[in-house]
Amino acid sequence: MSKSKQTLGEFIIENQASFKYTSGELSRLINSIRLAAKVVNHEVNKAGLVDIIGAAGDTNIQGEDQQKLDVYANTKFIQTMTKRNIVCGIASEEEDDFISINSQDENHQNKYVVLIDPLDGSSNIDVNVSVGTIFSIYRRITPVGTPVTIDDFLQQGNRQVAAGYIVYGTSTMLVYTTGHGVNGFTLNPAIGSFYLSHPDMQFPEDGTIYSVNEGNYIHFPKGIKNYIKYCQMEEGDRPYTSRYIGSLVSDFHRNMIKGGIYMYPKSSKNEKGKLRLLYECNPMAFLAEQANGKASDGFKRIMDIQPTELHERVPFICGSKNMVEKAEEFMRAAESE
Ligand code: AHM
Ligand code: MG
Repeated sequence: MSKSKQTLGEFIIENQASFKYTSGELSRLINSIRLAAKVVNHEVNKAGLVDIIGAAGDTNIQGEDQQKLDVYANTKFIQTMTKRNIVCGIASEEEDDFISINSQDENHQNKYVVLIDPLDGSSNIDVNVSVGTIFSIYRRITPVGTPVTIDDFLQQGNRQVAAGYIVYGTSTMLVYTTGHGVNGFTLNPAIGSFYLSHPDMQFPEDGTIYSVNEGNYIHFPKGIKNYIKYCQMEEGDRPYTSRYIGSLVSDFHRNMIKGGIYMYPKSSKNEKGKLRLLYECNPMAFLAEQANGKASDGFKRIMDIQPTELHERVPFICGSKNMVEKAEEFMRAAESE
């Protein structure tokens, strides 16, 4: 079959064998994410209709409570993933603690834990700007059949078996990796199917876009300030431009296609930055590395950081390899001054 006509469902089945644990469970798990993505996409697309269908907190015409979209997305992803006997635990940006699934059933064989940011960048919804879902999948490390523990979630990013995102943008795309490159699928809303539109996605080695919230500039560490200045300096062939949507998924997606760097550094306001290691930075780092890019906290590889808390934050620099390495160079230089 021509690759360009391949649906996500067909792609998942066709590539199942390349995954080292070939029982089909991971494929079914990604299929459930695909399903939830379609449902959430439908709801996100109605976000502008609040005057007609009611705002969050209202009761709609069917007597149902209108939920905030991030709460809705959280519920849908959790429900969809819980129904199949694959996942033993879920951690979400929307939940204080992790959720243990089938913990009373000693015979359950569920092997996977999922960490998810169900609707990232949700402050952008009210103004019709893209938002996204980010997911990260691991195999549990505690014995199958026992309740999951925090240790199943606090694994280094380099142990991820799959990760991806959905961007609800001008078109809706699901982009994921199982460690064999990165593939992107675009939703055809008329048919309700995702089609392989971006096979084997790669960050250009270099780029011209830098994405950072420059409103925080005076609070940034010296190395980041110097790197931003370097990007702004007109010198020879350094035609950098700034693009910042304020939705990690969309900024990352654009930079992967065009070449660029995304930065959310620590600042004098946020000692550890803003983004969460487990369900924002690690999955994006896995995707970046699988697409020939790089992800760092300014000094070391994001995926080698040992997590200590479910919701911990970390400074995040991610994108085209040469750009991330340049930023790291500035960080090291400032540190040794
Ligand atoms: P959220 O999880 O509360 O939505 O925050 C994460 C988002 C990222 O998508 C985005 O890159 C960043 O926060 C923007 O933050 P800021 O508004 O501080 O620039
Ligand atoms: Mg988030």
